[in-house]
Amino acid sequence: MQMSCAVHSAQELSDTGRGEDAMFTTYTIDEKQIAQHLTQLGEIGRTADGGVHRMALSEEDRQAQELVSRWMEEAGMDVRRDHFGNLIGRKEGSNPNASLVMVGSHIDSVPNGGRFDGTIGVIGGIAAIRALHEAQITLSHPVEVVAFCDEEGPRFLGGLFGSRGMVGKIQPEELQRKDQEGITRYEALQAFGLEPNRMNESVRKKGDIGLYLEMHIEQGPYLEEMGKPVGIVTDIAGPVWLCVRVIGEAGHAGTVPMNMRQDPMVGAAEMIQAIERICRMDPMAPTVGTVGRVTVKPGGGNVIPKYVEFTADIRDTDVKRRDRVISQIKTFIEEVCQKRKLQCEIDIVMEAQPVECASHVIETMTKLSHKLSLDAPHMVSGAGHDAMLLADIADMGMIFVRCREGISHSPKEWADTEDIANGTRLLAETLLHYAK
Ligand code: HGY
Ligand code: MN
Ligand code: MN
Repeated sequence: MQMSCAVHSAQELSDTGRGEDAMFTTYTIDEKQIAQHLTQLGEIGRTADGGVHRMALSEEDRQAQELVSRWMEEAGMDVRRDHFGNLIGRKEGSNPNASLVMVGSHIDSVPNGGRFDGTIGVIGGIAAIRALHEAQITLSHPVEVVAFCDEEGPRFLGGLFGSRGMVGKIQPEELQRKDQEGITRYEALQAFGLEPNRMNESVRKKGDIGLYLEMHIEQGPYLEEMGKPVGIVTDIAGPVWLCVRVIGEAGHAGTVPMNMRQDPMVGAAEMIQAIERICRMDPMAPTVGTVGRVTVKPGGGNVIPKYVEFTADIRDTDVKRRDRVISQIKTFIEEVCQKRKLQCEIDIVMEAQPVECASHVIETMTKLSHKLSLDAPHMVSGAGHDAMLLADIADMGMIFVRCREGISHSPKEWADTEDIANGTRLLAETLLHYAK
């Protein structure tokens, strides 16, 4: 079903200065094409149970970028990659001095994740630009659609990489971090055909981007509960990723008496339990804590481990409360090490501050959503997004799209094309409002 929308009356158009002899101008969000693109992209790195496994800077990521850059060209954009591996489609506006309007998200995935997380923001952004392009609606501002590199971060334990890089928050030493095959991010960027030594040329500063917009699945249950296809984000919680390495004494599972062990596995188990307890302390707070990855060395079933390393992802919309929780967790970890004669190393491997969306963008999106009879509710994002980094240097707004049972980071992730097309209409109208 073609989604024809945004019929602007001649009066409305001339009010908005979209041309004296304003005719009826419509543009069509091509719902069928959005569905096709999602299916095609979902085939790259597709897993047996219908999820996607598309690690940053992998062969799958390269194929995905190739496909998306073709779509960007078909939408009338010039395509390039910056030295962080961000894929950027750009369409000039009629006014070369007008500020850039950027639409972005990501096409990499978590291990065996869903095929809508990130991709709907890139596919929707391209669909919006293409619809305006095909309706010969000329924007005065230049627009860019960006697929940010490594938003998820599992491979090199550092998410939001491309957006942190674009706003100048990547330190060179982070490029030396290795994946589980021992490849550094630096080497992976080079293998991807990029020149990480020139990454400073790809940094954008305040003023380079006027507005950043991102459309993303909600990854939560509220839009479905409220029966709404689309939401408008007001704030985004800030994640901190800890990497905790607990070091003990390796030993024979059969011969070391229980009271003589320095067993890092049991220590880590106590610590992981405490992370849940500490994050649940304040039932009214939205604080969340997740241990998503545990590595045990040497990993023999009959060997008391030498060390256990686990990640802890701690988030909150209130940075003071988040950092208080983190210091309580660190204190507990040290107490367990004392008690069990273990050593530990705690590194902060990634940190992003909670951010608010620009109030004028929230207001504009709210008005436009009424005009489109979407009546989008306001909501907070527990998930992190590239938008939180772009908020450092530009006004930022986010659109959420309903996803089934709020499931995400799972092959069961699902969003209806009609909801995605509705979100894309709101994105296109917001683009028209700011970039006309
Ligand atoms: O982890 C997140 O919140 C996002 O999915 N990268
Ligand atoms: Mn994600
Ligand atoms: Mn995402």
